[in-house]
Amino acid sequence: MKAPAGTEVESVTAVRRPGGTITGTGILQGTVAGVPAFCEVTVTLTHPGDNDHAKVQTWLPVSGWNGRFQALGGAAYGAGDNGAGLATAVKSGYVATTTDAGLGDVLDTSWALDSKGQINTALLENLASRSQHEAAVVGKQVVASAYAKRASYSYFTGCSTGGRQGYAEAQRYPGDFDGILADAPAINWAKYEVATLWPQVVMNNEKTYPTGCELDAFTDAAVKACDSLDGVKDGLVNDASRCDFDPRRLIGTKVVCDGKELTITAADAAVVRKIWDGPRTASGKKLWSGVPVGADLKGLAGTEVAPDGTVKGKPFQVPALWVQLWLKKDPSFDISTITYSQFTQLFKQSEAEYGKVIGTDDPDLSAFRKSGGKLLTWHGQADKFIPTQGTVEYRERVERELGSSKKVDDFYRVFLAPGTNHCGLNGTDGSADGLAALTAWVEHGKAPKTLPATLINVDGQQVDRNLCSYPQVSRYKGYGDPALASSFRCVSPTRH
Ligand SMILES: [Ca+2]
Repeated sequence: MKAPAGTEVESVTAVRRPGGTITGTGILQGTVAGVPAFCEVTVTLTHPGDNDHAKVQTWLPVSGWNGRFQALGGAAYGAGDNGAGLATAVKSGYVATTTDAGLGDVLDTSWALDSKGQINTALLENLASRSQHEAAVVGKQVVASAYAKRASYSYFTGCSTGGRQGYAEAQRYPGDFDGILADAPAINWAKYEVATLWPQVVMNNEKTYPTGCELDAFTDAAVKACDSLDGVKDGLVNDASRCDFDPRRLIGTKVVCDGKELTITAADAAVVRKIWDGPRTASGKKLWSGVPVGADLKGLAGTEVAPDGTVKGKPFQVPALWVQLWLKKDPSFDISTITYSQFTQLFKQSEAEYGKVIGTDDPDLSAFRKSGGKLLTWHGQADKFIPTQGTVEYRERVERELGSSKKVDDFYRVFLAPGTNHCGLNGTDGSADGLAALTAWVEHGKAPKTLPATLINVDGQQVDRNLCSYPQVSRYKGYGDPALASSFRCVSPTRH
């Protein structure tokens, strides 16, 4: 085993596993049945002087290898897959590799600060980019020594943090993969991890905490008002960016929550308006996009009732931990004390200190294009944790960098999924086979014009759609069953 540049190999082990039913570790879990027998090779790497121990795990099917290599990314603060993704990949015939980068489970941030209370820059760099690259180098070597030949094609797959890792590879290590499937990517990390605390900052500063039930009333009303903009009332908003529903329309509306009748106030509407609008400076300059209209507002505008009966904000842990540990360097920092002006300072601090480290927003993909790589992304338009617009704006920046939308389409395509939550395609019901589309593109030159998907609309009905390649949007033809993909076509948004 040749150690990747800058690392030393601490240990190598190989174990034969029987397969069967595999349950993912940590809080994400997930179960995969019918996994064939595989060989598990574990290579532990360290960066001399950094006192880290990054475990690179590779699962190789004992028989039926499809000749392909797949590396898998992580989620939130976890760098790697928890086993469920590896099992799925092996079941499909892939060799699968992942690395924990020397970190823990998805919400384990015990490594953020060292014993002196300083940022552990080595482990942050592991998460940001270097461990993923090293896992690719190691995994390919394991393949070559186990099967006595190299993989025909190398892929990366991931969502959220995994999606960000895919973009980091395309930006920094363009030769590692032939194809990268990077969904709902946590790119723009340094910005959006502060921006997504905005709903809490708004509620705390306005001293107004709408209940989850009231927040749902705003979302339902907005989706209802904007459903028809795409030509058909089908429980899906195909172009959420055109939805300009004014939350003040609900002032005075009565909603029944837990058997209690509540009246939506002007203060509630003002809070929701600011959350949808997104963070701004005190002088009104826009800092980042808000929660997309249609996304579950309870994700970032969560609340809880304290023992004394008062309602207070309950921030989503991922951005809260980012601000407490990496910005304030104080695990006990009270998020609820952040004023509007402090929020702007935190946003700027995050970008200044970490933009280059983990921002993963460099639009120069020319080296990746030159290497022949393909990058495919889908992002839910009702993503409650990562504002979809950040992915759209990144793709537009790449277009400006490389000259035209068409040039970018040659190797990088984005598909937006209406009504779809974070990494979810609506949980277990909806689905889209991004990897099948990517392999067809890489191996047969078939660029995906659309991405076939099964979505769940607001009424809980399953509908088929062909997701459109951005910037195109789906439009009802004017006839045909709205549950069928064939009743829609992709059009340029200017033709609305
Ligand atoms: Ca619609």
